Amino acid sequence: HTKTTQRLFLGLDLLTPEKQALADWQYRHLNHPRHAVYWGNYHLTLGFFGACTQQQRDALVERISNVERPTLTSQFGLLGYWPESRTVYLAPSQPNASLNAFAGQLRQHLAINDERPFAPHISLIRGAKEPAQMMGNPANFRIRWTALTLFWSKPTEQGVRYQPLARWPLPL
Ligand code: 2AM
Repeated sequence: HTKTTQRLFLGLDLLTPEKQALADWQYRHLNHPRHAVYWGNYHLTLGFFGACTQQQRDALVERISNVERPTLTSQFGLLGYWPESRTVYLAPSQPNASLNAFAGQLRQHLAINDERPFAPHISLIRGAKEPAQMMGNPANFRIRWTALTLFWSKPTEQGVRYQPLARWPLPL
């Protein structure tokens, strides 16, 4: 039916070995009673669109294609916790100027109007009523981002799965 919508968001996808390394680190060093985010869902959100019709999705794809894409690298090493959203996350160790600038451009170009300012992070645990205890080595992941991805937040019997709908490579 034409009224069918998909929950969409724009983000940066990790390569499978990077997701596996992060999941391995989380499993070994992050002690928390709540469930970890499914490792295949690890990503960095740049902008959230919410429920979109197919027409809105097609328009988004076209607009995103017109944005110039930079080379992006992030160094993750900061473990954080947001009590309001009950999320434990991993963030860049230092402010990431090129990533912030790119997110700002996208938000302007795509008229994304998130209530909160852009805060780059990878969610690790949801439903967390307390911060995570970290054991042993602090995380230290250097990610050279390879693609901008439009994701569909797809409900499944195993929970939500983030399915790439379109990808735009970033220059290396
Ligand atoms: P999160 O990583 O901080 O949980 C799919 O739901 C993605 O979109 C998640 O990464 C989530 O961010 C983000 N998201 C969900 N709802 C959002 C909202 N209302 N505003 C901004 N981002 C949202």
